[in-house]
Amino acid sequence: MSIKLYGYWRSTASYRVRIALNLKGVEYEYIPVHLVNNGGEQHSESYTRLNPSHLVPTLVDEDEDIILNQSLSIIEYLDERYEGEHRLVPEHRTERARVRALAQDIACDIQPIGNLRVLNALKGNFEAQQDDVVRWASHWIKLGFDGIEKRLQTQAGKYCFDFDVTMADICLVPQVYNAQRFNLDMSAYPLITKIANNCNALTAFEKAKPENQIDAG
Ligand SMILES: N[C@@H](CCC(=O)N[C@@H](CS)C(=O)NCC(=O)O)C(=O)O
Repeated sequence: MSIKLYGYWRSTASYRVRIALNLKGVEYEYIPVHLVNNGGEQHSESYTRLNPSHLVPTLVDEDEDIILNQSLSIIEYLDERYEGEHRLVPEHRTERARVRALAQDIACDIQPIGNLRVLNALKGNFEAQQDDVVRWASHWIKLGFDGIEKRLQTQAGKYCFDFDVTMADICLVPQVYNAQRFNLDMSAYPLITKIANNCNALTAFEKAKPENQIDAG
């Protein structure tokens, strides 16, 4: 198989790429990288040869001789490589810009502050307890979701944009999963919740769910 995805079942960035691969109908080999066991396999010598950033996901496309990190770059790469399939990033430039902006609201402004290594540093270097860490993570997701919910009021349809499922939905659904892990009260976000439910009704999203991965547990 040309495409290999190194990821972790609960990693929201890996989850995004799984959804994209499924929406594109791409067969791929999934190679689990356990972020906790063995001191974190993202730090192993064999993995850091592929991804020196010590983060998942990493996509390897052997036919194109490329090793790629950063989920948003991976998603855009897949969108262009399999361009005949469902477009994840619209062709029209204003639509494309808006989709990227919403995806970045999540991938740049929410997820990195709640990443495992940040939470571990809070515990290890700043004496935070497990409760503090949960409050920290849900605080930043809440701020991000407050803005996104308002933005969706002016543009959403069945999905984040009225035209179709896009890279914005691909980022939103894993972040909702993560918000639930950190006990965020989702009742303040009816549009986000509705869109996540609409997406999760699609096979591509269902197949990509953390609990449906071979490394879930
Ligand atoms: N901006 C990166 C984020 C990658 C990232 O933060 N991955 C997390 C899992 S979602 C990770 O590997 N964490 C390992 C760690 O913190 O040690 C992307 O979108 O791919």
